[in-house]
Amino acid sequence: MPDPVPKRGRGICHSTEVPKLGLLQPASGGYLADFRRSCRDGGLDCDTIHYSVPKAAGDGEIRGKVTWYGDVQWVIEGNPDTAKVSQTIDVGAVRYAFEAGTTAPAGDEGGHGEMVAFNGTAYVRSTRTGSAEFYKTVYGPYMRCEAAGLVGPANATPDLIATTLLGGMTWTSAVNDMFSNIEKRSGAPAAAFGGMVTFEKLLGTAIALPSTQHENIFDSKEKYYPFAPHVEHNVSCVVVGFVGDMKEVEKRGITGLEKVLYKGASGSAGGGAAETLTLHAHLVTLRRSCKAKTAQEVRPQDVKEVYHLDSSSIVANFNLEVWLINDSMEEHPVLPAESVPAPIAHPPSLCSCSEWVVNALVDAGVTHIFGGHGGALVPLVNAIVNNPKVQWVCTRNEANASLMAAAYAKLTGNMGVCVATSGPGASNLTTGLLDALQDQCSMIAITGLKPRGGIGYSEFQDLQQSRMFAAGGLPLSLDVSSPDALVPLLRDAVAKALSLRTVVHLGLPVDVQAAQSPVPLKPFCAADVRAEVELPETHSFVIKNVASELRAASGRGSGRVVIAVGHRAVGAGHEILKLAERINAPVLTRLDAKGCVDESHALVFGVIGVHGKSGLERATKVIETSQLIISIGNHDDTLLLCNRAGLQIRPMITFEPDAMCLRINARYRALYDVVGDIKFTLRRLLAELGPQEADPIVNAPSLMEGWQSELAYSGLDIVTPMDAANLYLAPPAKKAKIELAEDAKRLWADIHRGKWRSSARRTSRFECISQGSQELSHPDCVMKEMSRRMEANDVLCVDVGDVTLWASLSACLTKGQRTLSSERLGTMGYGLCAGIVASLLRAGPDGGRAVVVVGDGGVQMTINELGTAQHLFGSSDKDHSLLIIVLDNAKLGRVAFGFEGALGCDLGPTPDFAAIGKAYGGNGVKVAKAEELPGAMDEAFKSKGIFVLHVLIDPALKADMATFQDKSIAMMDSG
Ligand SMILES: Cc1ncc(C[n+]2csc(CCOP(=O)(O)OP(=O)(O)O)c2C)c(N)n1
Repeated sequence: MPDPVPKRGRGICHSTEVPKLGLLQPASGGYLADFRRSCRDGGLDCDTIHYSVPKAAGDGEIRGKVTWYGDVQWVIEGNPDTAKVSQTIDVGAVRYAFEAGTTAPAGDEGGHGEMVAFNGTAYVRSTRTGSAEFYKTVYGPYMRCEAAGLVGPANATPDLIATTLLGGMTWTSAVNDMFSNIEKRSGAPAAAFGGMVTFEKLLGTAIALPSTQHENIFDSKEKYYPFAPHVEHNVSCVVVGFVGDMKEVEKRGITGLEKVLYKGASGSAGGGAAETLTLHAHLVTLRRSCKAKTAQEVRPQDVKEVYHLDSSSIVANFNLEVWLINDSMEEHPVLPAESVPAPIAHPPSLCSCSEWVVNALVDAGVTHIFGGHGGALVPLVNAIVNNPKVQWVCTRNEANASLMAAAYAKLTGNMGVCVATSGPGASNLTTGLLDALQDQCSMIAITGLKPRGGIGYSEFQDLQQSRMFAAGGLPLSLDVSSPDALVPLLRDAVAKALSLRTVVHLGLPVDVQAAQSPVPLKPFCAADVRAEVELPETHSFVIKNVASELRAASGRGSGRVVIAVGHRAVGAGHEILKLAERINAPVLTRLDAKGCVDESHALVFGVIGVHGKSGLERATKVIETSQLIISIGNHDDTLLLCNRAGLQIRPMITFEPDAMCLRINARYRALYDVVGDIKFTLRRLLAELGPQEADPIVNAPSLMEGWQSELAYSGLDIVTPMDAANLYLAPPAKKAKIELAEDAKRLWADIHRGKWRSSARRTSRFECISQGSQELSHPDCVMKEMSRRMEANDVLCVDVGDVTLWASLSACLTKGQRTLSSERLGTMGYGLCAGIVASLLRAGPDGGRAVVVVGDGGVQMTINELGTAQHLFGSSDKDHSLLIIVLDNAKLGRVAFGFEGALGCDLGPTPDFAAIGKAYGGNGVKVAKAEELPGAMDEAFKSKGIFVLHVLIDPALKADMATFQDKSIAMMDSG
């Protein structure tokens, strides 16, 4: 469906302010409507796009002309003319260019391609059927031109820069809106643009024309688009294109333009408003390692592919230079006729092996390297410190460096890197490596080794590191034997870490670190591994099947479906809640996905899997009585699916961002594995599901029920896990019809009736009924006071202990905040390390605060790292905020409370943690009385830098799950 013509916006004034301009066109459905709704839900103004308009030159004149090179007619008539084909244009002379019908490289006279040129280089995807260059990007400083739309001389000043601050609309909508404003202001019938665009979803196509078939390529779409579109998510591109009002263009006698801005075709999908507005754009996709903020900073090695842009692509953010094509348009008089010169050879830049390694890691997207120092690491650390694109984080203990790298990997989704010297430095790294390994985060450890001549008999700090790491379960741990071995081994190690979401290790002898690299600095071949392994979206028949399964479950009004969310689903919270509402399903999250969904929503039942248990009574019951688990981005489904005998007793449908994540889940059977960007896959599923009212009352058994009878003997409908285990051990002759317990029955009936819709939002689902001392602050209150003050960009970093339970159950995150925790290894000390990482990554004016929740035991494992934080904060020009909330019960509470008869858990007297914070150059307050808590919390949340909030709590107060009362049933009743 073409997008409707946009409403005309208000005029653009020339100012450096950011005026609100431009109404988006009304849309009745689809992504745009979705986007507008979600904006409104989030309290955002979704009806305006904001433009920042640079001032005109001093004399008030807008500079720059749009120039049209080439012979458009040639393309239209399908009339090859060798003389014209061999003409070339120096792309250094233009700011932006694009057009089909371009040939490259020399010798491919009949080829056609998608072409984009900017910053002195032309990028061409030859699409000639059967061509060796098919699907290949070629670049060079000249383009060989049959017909070309070129935008502006290289030094042209663009008319204005259009910047969207809000994302989510289709490409057509966004550009239509931009165009309507430009037209309003200038009366210009067309505009050309070029610049950076980030797509939430990119649909790229390729035009192809058999070289023997010289007919009008605009006649037939089938011939025109024979290739499957390329789909990619969250990708940055340089886009070049035209948008025009064809009637106006014709009236003004501008020739040739309509042949390229072909009528009624907006992008390849033909989605523009016919006759009134047309749009044509090409793009290059940029590698994820590309750091450029403008098209002018993009290097040839940053470019991945070239496409024709499909107008249904979804824009996340664009920053385009815009030229008006009014009287300023001219046809280029003569094309330069010289032949294509040889590509410019870049002189090799020689470097050390260490520089090569650091450059490669930067290329793979790494921004911080965590480590400890030592003699066997000097060349590598020197290379890290000397590389301006990466920050060296010199920790006080290598154990903490590896925990920081693990937290970095979890927070960014990128690869964590830690380094250490030989011997004790290397052995100190082990815990963080295993932490990342268990939580499936990508990480590489690089450790120094003695010089090659001394390995094995050197008497000082010489360990067989790779044996040690391999014993811990690392799938790759190798020593690099020579400079020549470095590049292939590093390539393999990085590829493995990224593509398998695992942890790898390389030992680098110090003499190899210092040696000259056998190859000059080059883009690292593994830099784009993550992007390469991202698979296309799941086939639509899978989405259809999943939808009909879920429709059947909700159509019967009795399907007990539970949605369980892991950290790989972060960013898809809105869609997850929409799905939950659509099918009346409760949502549970793992601790490191806490905050991904709004925890005040009545369908969100809290955290599962704290200390390996299902959680509160209610969360446990919801899982035990469920018939189908929708597992979204979870790295382990055992708790959700199995009885105590380890047998899978529940069916599931999984959603994962890529096929690598299914590796672990392969232990369990899934009705469907849905692979693809989770947010978009859920949107597709929601669109497929349609409105709830349309669900038919189904009588035929569903796939899910087939499964149930298959698994009947293992006790699907049973009430306790113990029963399940027993049933497994002694399978009944026929399926036992076991009634649900009364309260579970009532809960599910209320959910199915949609009672949750009317229940009020709450700050917490759980009510703590263990009171403890009235004098001292109650951890439940501490968590609630904390949650109230946390902003959307803040990161909650939870340590291990009773504190984990307090944070899981009492904190209530409602703004999409991230939570970091050591989910599977349960490493004490992780919280503060994760907090330091979050405070580094979230620094800046719109950044967030790291909020660490930790016990007196856990904090003393890593409190020395306050020195690392203070050192980095002091040398940074950004604002960093690291708040550490210590819940001090003067004991190892979880061990003392959780294990009957445990002795030796007392830690008192504990030191004054606030004073320690101050000693490290930060600030802090000790809260000895309950009434001091709100004031101290206010001060803590206003602070910058390090702030330690030392809260004394009742040493006898257990955070046992049984001391909480779940308000789920009461909530339903009140609704
Ligand atoms: C590195 C490490 N060592 C030991 C443990 C076992 N352990 C789990 S919780 C806990 C006690 C935590 O005490 P504290 O930090 O004071 O928090 P609390 O339980 O009192 O809230 C211990 C020792 C662990 N998880 N990690």
